[in-house]
Amino acid sequence: MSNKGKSKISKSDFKQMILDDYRLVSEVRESGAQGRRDVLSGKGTFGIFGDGKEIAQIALAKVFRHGDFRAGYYRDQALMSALGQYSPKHMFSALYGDPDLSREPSSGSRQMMNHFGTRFLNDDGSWRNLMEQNNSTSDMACLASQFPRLVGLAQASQVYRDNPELAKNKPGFTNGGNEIAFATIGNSSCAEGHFWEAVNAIGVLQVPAIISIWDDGYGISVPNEVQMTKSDVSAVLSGFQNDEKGKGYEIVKVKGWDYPSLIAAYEKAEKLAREKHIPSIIHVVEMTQPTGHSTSGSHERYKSKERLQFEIDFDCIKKFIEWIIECGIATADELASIDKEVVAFVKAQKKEAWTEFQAPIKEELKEVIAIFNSIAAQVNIPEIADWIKDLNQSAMFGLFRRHFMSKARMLLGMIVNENISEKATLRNFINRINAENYERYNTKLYNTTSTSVLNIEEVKPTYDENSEEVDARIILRDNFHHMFDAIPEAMIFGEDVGKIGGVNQGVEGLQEKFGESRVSDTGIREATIIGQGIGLSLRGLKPIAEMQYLDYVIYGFQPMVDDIASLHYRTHGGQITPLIIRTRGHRLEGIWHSGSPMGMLLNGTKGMYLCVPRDMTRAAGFYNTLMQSNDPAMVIECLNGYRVKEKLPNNIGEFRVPLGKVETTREGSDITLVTYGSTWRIVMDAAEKLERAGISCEVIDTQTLEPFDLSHDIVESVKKTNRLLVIDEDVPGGGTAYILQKIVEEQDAYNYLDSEPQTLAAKSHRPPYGADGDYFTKPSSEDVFEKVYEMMNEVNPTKYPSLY
Ligand SMILES: Cc1ncc(C[n+]2csc(CCOP(=O)(O)OP(=O)(O)O)c2C)c(N)n1
Repeated sequence: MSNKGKSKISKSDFKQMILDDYRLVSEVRESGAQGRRDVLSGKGTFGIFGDGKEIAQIALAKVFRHGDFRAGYYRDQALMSALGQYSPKHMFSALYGDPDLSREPSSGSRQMMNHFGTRFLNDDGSWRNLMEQNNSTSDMACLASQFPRLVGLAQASQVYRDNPELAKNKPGFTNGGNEIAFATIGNSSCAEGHFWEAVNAIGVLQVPAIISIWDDGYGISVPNEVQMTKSDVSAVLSGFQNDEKGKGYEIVKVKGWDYPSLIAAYEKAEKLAREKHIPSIIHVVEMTQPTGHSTSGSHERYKSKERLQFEIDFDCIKKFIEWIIECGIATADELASIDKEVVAFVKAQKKEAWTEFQAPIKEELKEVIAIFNSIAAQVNIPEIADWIKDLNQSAMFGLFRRHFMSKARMLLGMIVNENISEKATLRNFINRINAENYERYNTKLYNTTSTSVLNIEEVKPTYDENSEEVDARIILRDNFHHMFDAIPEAMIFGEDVGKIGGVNQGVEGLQEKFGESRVSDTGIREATIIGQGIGLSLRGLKPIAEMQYLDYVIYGFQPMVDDIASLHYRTHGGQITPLIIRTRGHRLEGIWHSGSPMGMLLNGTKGMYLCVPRDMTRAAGFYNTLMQSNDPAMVIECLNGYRVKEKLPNNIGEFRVPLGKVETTREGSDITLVTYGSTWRIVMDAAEKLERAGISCEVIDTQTLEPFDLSHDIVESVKKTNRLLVIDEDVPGGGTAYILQKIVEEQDAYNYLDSEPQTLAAKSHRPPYGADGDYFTKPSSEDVFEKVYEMMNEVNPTKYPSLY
């Protein structure tokens, strides 16, 4: 410990601090032990605990300040407890799966136990003051997935420090850029690409991150020899060390049981990060995992005798006890008496958690048993008596709502023909419990508060007789200039976004005008470009993260799917990322610059919005809309649209395109053609030619795929035409299948169709290079013409004789 620390603290205060630390680590260890027993007895389904990692975590906690951020993983029980955000009772509530947010505030048990997260949002969707609390971004089970967002969490401090005016106006998000982003990760997860990508990005950016690697030698059963070159992550990382050749990290290796050295390591790292924004990596070795990885298996299966002995001898709490006694801070008896209190305390916390979890379920059980009994009194259903017996027995050991709901729903089916009043009582009970559980388990995939993008009103682009026709990229460019003037939190970054203003010149001149901190080039590292956006958006900024081409979004897809899309849902509305992902795709040439994988995006990113504008005016309008909200979204511009002429609106920067509203771009009476993005122009062209062949087409641009046609306008068109064709350039069964399901099933278009609804998509393979590769793979105007004509031929072969 530093002299500074020592000189400030009296001997008795020092002793108390050590004993408090001892009590805390003992509580964590004891709750793990009791939690493990609960899983074995069936009260919880799965347990993963922080044992063996406690001492380093309390050392870390000592330098964690209000306003700092954590991006960690499931081992951080001691850290979270030391930060005052977790207690044994919280742990048991999470282990049991208690869905009550007041007892399991990180996710209302939507997440597995020990996946932590602080609430950043109030219930009305507004942000809390993050500078008055310790902030944990919500954990994920996907290893190393906390690393992409670490980049942005740390970078935000730099942005605020570089822009004092902005920082002054964001007191809930920064304290002059002094905040540190702390990451924790297991040794084996360091073999993941995300780890290296983030470490490199942070080293390049020189932003205040402190990365702790908890090294217990294994990843479940697989040892370091298999995980890491030289079996030693800090040896491999040594090239990142700050030296005369350049700026990098301060790298420290320290033992996980060595309390004073750990404290010294964190004090040093804190000073570097907070004062100079120099990042550190703290490789904590000789950690243990005393009871194995999780409740799913024993470590005796894969650890040698010697290693098992090491686990005992180098247990960090055992070593802590030795150190306390050796230094004369406390006696073995004093520590033993703390142990005794800890065991009793944890037991009491466990009991409370269980009782509070079971109480409301037991009340519901009483209610349903009364209903069962009164039904049994009137209808002869012998099973009911057994059900009641079983349910009462479950109530003694652990009751879940599914136990009685499955019986109640079965019973309703059995009495459907009985004329008894209890049928309505049973039905009402089932409906009520379903509604309550819908709230618990099925809500908050999207933000439905007043900050939702769906509340943003449309503002149409306006034109006058002098409005110029310009290359469409000019509309985007001018719009970004207006946006960055009006919104000081707006940022944009990606490959070639800074100096040259983007590969399609959509942000030309933006960096010159608004500076490198708001408009920047990044390395070629899509996962952490997305992660940068996540972290920045969690810290009060309004980032636009650019993926240079849609095909390369797949590199950044994991953080989109696992982090952004699930964040609001998995935190039960506690966190959200107001991040816009900008990309371009659909149509160009070559296997990797023409993809339109809408089905993949839609399936993977439920929880985000997906805008597919047909031109750059619409794209700019979506950016303007999204900038006003808290919701995450992706905007896909048409790769072949930047040089197409569009009229320059007068109200650039002001017009807003609403999400979920379709636009009918051509009226017709024979068939409804639904499309979006780059195929829109092709469909419009085909519709013109079909008109000449006597077929009147109504063309609808969906504009967004998520949300989709919120006011169900498409079915109104189908009611008129009674025919439906959906066109896009995804693979068959991709975007078109999604659209068809929405229209036929959700909008009930089935009732109004006189012909089979059809789809026209690209071929199943990727589009080969060249104009002919495109022509023979993706839908062309002729393909649309022939498809529509074929549908009309089936209706009236005399009027529309076969083409071939
Ligand atoms: C991406 C991913 N791959 C595999 C898993 C399954 N898994 C869960 S924990 C674990 C081992 C992690 O080891 P380490 O990073 O050393 O952390 P520790 O649990 O030892 O603290 C594995 C393979 C996962 N959760 N995520």
